[in-house]
This record gives sequence, structure tokens and C-alpha cells, in this order.
Amino acid sequence: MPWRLLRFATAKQHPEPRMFTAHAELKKSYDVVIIGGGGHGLSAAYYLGRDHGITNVAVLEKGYIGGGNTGRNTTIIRSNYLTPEGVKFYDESVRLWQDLSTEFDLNLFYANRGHFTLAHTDSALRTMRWRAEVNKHYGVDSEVVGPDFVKQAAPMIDLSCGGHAPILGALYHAPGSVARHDAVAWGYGKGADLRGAEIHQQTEVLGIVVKGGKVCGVQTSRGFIETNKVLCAVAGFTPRILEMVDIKTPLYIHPLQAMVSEPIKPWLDPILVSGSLHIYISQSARGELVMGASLDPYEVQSTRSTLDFVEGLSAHMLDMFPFLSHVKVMRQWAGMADMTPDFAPIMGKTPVEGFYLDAGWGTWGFKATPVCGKTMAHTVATDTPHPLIHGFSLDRFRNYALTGEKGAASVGH
Ligand code: FAD
Ligand code: PYC
Repeated sequence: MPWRLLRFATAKQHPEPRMFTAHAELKKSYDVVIIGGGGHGLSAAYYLGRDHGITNVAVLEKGYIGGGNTGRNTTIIRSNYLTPEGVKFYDESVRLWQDLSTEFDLNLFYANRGHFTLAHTDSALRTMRWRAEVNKHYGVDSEVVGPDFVKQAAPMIDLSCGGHAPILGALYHAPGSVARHDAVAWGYGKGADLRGAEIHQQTEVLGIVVKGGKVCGVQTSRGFIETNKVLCAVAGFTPRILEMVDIKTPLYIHPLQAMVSEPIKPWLDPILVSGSLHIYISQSARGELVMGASLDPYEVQSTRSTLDFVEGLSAHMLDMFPFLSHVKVMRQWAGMADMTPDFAPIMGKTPVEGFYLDAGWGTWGFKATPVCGKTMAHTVATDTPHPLIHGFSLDRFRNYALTGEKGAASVGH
């Protein structure tokens, strides 16, 4: 054990402060109450203080910060989306990500690796070409590449994928990156705390009081709070909160599972995704292989993991990387993905005055953490949707004006 760590453990006084202040009591009222201490809720609290000077803010988290999908995700960050709305939005997020470690004075282990979406069929290749052209049009660095380029970037790959699904090419997105997920929650939490927001863990929202179509308070497991503005950022729990304000959305919840291997020597630099094999993989700074697949094919609000998932994912992973056959799977887990019919999020104002929604983040919301916080803080502070979220309003389902992002949201679904 390093000497500095030992000294820290045995010291009576700890010179390094906690990440954020533990407040014994809730205040009677706040200007803004944020439900959910995941990356999105904490980031909104941070930008409310930083950009709008709104600091009388409470973030209410029923468990511990980052314990939801923020701490369960596989941390892929990219902006190679399909729709103009998506590309511009995620591109702004990638820009914000690049400065975050410095801004927080906390190492988020942001690692630029390059991202490949593999195409195994002609039609997949056509979609990659489409995405590349939209991306380039908006200044995002994406290009269609051939199998040789893929092999050069990942020499251990079997380009024939066991003969089942030969790789014909890929969408290569140089800015594709990964980051340390917990640190993102800690960084935004620390930053929000420094600006005056209060973070209350172990505090569950049980009800929202609406009078005359306007929010006027929140019932929590620790008592009642007066407020006129509530931001809901609870990912897989969104339908439960929406019941409290009687808002209907087309959200549906599916489990999304992932797993990691034992740590092995670094051999994989880029992030690889195969829609046809329904798998993706990257190697973490610790050497673990971080792997995932598509959504579980049933609607259920549960974070249970299954053997079926490990078997299916491993079989397809071995098609691509047969040399991994002796590598052990160390752990697996699941999160609850709040899915929309068009695979774009739901952000902005709602029919209830003072109730704002940041939801529909399904399998793709980690990368959006910075831009969600920034745009939702703007929306809450000014009561006007930020221009970058116009394509994501709840109204679009009523107006049949969907933002079809299925071809780029994450793995094949
Ligand atoms: P969360 O982090 O889930 O936070 C919501 C919080 O709300 C939780 O902590 C919860 O406890 C709290 N809460 C709920 N109800 C209440 C209540 N009543 N009162 C108080 N608190 C409450 N996205 C990517 O961009 N890239 C990826 O590679 C990626 N991989 C993924 C892999 C997996 C396995 C999963 C499950 C998801 C993945 N995602 C990925 C999606 C991403 O994780 C989520 O979209 C994102 O983390 C959502 O963040 P959030 O802050 O909105 O929600
Ligand atoms: O959003 O890129 C993504 C992603 C990959 C796996 C899960 N989400």
C-alpha cells in the first residue's frame, strides 16, 4: 500500500475534503428540485449554478449518487448520429467532455480511442455511408473505411467473424472515447456543491403536488419541500415519477445488460460495435474488457442479470475474437433503459407548469451527460427550451414529428 494512502487511512483529520457536503436537514423550500442524482441531475445542478447563478437547488437521490445507469453504463462517448438534431447535440457534448477533467480538477480518465461501427452487410454499409455524410456535413469527423483499416486498428480481429458475418467495412469515428463513469457523477456533484446546490442522498421522491396545473411542492421520504420548479432526471424510473404528475409518454423500460472480463494485457485500443452480431467491446484502463449487447427483448423494470446474456454475448464475441476463449468473465449487471419509439430523448417543458423532463435516455445517455445538464439548466432557468433540444420535445409524439435515431442510437436493437 502506498505510504500516502496508509497515512491518510490512519490520520484523524483528512486534509482532502469530501466530494460534497452532507446536509443533515432538507430546507423548507428550494428554487429548483432535481429528482435523480445520476450524471444528468448533477450536471443540471452544476450548470444552473455556473451559467445561471441559480444555487438554491436540491438534488434528491433515493440511493447514492451515480448508483443508477450512470454507474452501470459502458461509457461510450461519440457524436456519429444519424439525424441533424442528434449530431449537433452530441457534438456539443463531445466538446464539453474534452475540458471536464480540467474544469473539475478531477481525472475523469477521458480516453480518446476511436470508434468503429462494423458493417457486415451491404445495407449496413449504406447506413454507415449515410451517417458519415450527415456527420461530415455538420463538421463531425466520421468516415467509411474498408476491412484493412479495421484490421490495422484491431489486429486480433477475425474479419470473417467465424465465417458467419464477414466484415465489409465500418463507420470510423475518430473522436469516439470512453471515460470513468463514477468520476463523472463525483465531478458534477463536487462542482454543484461548490456552487451552493445541496445533494441529498437516501432521499426518495414519493409524490409531487400540482395545483391549478402548476408544480408547488415535492413529498419526499424525509418530508415535504416547497418548490415551483422540478426537473425529473431518473432514467429507468421515469414512468413512476410521471404517474405522480399524470403525464403520459410512450416510454417503455427494457433491461440493458453488460459484463466485464478479468483484466488482461492491453491489446485493444479502439471501441468496436457490431450491429449484426449485437455486440460491442472496449478495453478499460485497468485491462478489463467491457462488453455489452442489445436490450433484453422484454419490457420489465428490473436490474437482474441472466446467463442467457453471457452465453449469447460470449458466443458472438468469440466469432470476432476467437483468441479470447480462455478469458474469464468477472462480473455482469444490468440497468433499466427508458426507451422511446424513435430512439431520441424527451427533453424540455411538459404540460404541467414547472415540471421539466430529461428522459428517454435508453441505452445512449451517458455521452450526453454534459450537454443535457447545460441545456436543461437553460430550459429550467429561462422556462424556454434550449435551441439544441427542439427536436426532442414531448410534443413530437402528438405531432407525428419523430426524430428517427434508431440507426445510430447504440447497438442493433
Ligand atoms: P441515472 O444515472 O439512472 O440516474 C437516475 C437516478 O435517479 C438514479 O440514481 C435513481 O436512484 C434516482 N431516482 C429514481 N427514482 C427516484 C426517486 N423517486 N427519488 C429520488 N431519486 C430517484 N450511454 C452511453 O452514452 N454510452 C454507453 O456506452 C452506454 N452504455 C450503457 C450500458 C448499460 C448496461 C446501461 C444500462 C446503459 C448504458 N448507457 C450508455 C445509457 C446511460 O447509462 C444512461 O442513459 C445515463 O446514464 C442516464 O443518466 P441519468 O443521470 O439520466 O440516470
Ligand atoms: O450509446 O454508444 C452508445 C452505446 C453503446 C452501448 C450502449 N450504448
